[in-house]
Amino acid sequence: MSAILQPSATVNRQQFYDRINGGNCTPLWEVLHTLIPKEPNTPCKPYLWKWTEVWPWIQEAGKLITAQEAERRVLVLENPGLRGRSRITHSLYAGLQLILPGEIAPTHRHSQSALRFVLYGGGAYTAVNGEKVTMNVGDFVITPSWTFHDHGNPSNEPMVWMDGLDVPLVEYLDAQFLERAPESMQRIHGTQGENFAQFGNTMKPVEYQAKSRTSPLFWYPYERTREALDTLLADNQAHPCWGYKLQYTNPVTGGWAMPTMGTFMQMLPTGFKGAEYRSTDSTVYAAVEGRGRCVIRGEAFEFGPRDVFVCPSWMPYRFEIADQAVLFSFSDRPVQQALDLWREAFQ
Ligand code: GTQ
Repeated sequence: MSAILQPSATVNRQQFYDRINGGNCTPLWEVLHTLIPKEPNTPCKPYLWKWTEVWPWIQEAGKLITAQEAERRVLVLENPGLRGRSRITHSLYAGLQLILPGEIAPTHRHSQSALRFVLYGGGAYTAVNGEKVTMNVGDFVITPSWTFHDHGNPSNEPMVWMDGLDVPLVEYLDAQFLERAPESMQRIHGTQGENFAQFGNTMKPVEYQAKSRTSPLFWYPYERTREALDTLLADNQAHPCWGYKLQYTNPVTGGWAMPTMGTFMQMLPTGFKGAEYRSTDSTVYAAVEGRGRCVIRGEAFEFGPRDVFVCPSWMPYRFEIADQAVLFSFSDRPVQQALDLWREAFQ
């Protein structure tokens, strides 16, 4: 028997494929190694969105459409490897939302979970389930799945935050629902700061009963996060890959703050030259402070405040820091861990 494929065999196979194709069948052996590759083979590409480039576009969008008309006035950050699919990684959505002074974004709720990470401005609010929080740069805010939310900006400056949503994951599972509230603004109950008073002080109300997997605390102010990282920087050894890195937690369970998206904040000291790291969760970074570069699979991405960049699944990356940097990040790590899929590798 010859190991070389006979032309007649190729033709016979093709004829066979064509025949079964009509009955919606296809041979596995033609696609097996693409389906089950040796290691992640993501279409997601490394990329960096420079604030200085996108900020004029965001302002232009502000002149073209109101927040009310748009429902949400957002520029979607589309991964260059996933254009037209409204996503920043294979599993996650990110966008930059603008809300101008005096504007409101009407109340709705959806099965997708959302996170907000404030990049610019101060004094706009988001209301979640009738509770209002005023947001400032560096704050991380949660909109849990199926909770009514609306946004407003009573301040006198524009505000921009990064939205992170699990839209592609929920789409993959065909579990999308959306409902618009009859009133564009929610009636606010309680006093501002109530949620933080209840859950933001390593305590909880005695009568509290968890109703979902999402953290009952939905506002994580930058002031607290920054103070924690500052303290760690003073007398701890930086991790060779990630410096000083904390993950946001649900204060009641100690688990992830959100079931589908893991959120982190890290500090990288001036002069830090990190070791290579990779993990299976494609990660979206947003710089809050400082300057540096992230070298992803040999390609350098220079970042400064408010820049957003993506490190795709399993591609090695490392940090070189020029000015002490603070980086927020999020990924689908909680999902991968829940399914026993998550891996990481570093020296
Ligand atoms: O603020 O509720 O970027 O529903 C995309 C969809 C933001 C929001 C987005 C949304 C929202």
